[in-house]
Amino acid sequence: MKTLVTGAAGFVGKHLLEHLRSESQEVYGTTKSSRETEGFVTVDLMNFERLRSVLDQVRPGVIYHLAAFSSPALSFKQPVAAINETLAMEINLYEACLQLNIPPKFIIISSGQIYGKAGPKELPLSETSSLDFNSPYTVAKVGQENLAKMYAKRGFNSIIARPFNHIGPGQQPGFLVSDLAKQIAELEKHDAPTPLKVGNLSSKRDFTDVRDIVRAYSLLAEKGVPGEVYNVCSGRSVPGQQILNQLLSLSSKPIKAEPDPAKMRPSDIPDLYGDATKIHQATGWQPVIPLEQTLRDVLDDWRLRA
Ligand code: A2R
Repeated sequence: MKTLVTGAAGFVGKHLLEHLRSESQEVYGTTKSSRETEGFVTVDLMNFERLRSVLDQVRPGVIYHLAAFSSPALSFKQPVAAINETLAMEINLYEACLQLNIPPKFIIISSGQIYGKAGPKELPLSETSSLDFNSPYTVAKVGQENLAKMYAKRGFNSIIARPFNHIGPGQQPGFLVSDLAKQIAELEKHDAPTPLKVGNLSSKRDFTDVRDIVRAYSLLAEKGVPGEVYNVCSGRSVPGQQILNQLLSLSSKPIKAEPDPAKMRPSDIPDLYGDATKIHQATGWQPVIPLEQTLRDVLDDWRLRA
């Protein structure tokens, strides 16, 4: 059976391709951009005719749909694109499959961010916790879930994953761990004692290594129940300050951290973590890569990139 991964050249997509290929699956990864096409199928998911032609050629049995407007922060600056493009891409996928009369199983990637602001009594967040819409990104993600439910009525089996914060090698700047590791790698290269700039580090978040996350997606494709929603998370939260301390302890030179008012977000939610019981019971999945290993790998990755 053939597998298609959309957004395969992205942070998560590259790890997912590697994981699926390590299991000897026949995998086709799509990318929109022309900058990195080797080993990928180039298709803009906004281009319906081209997408239908690719699906007609591949005729996948499973589609991992990762392509999306993926930055919550940028979604505030480009709300129309964030919502329209994310939803249009998914509609195009389902509609093209309808026209071709092919019934792949879909893994739709939503987000743990759709739970929004939770009080301490609501933690850990389970799949039945109430939702909140705190960014165009989260509106788009809930829209993706609703589209999957709508297309279920037209015969498609879709499983929805709600990943919490994922971290690992290859992540772009704009996310806490990646930002801190990038700065440390750059400061290691310079002699000047420039301080590292940090934002609010008191917020606690539920971090999982991206390599554990993609393993969860693959297990959901195999054992998840169509129509169901699954949190993908570690089940515990870690403060940003702990991440910084651990990264600094891995640095090859002493580095000082300094608060940067530009990085402070006053409305930060103090604590968020999910409940991964449902995915564990359905698939046996649990994260296995320790946080320290992930941080080491992210820093090494930035040392190569910086
Ligand atoms: O620009 P490319 O070729 O790298 O593709 C991006 C892809 N994408 C699209 N693909 C086809 N047609 C489009 N119109 C289009 N717009 C975007 O989505 C990119 O490779 C991918 C997203 O990758 P990243 O930005 O690295 O996101 P990440 O962290 O891998 O997130 C994957 C999924 C997303 O649904 C997130 O919302 C969720 O996991 O957290």
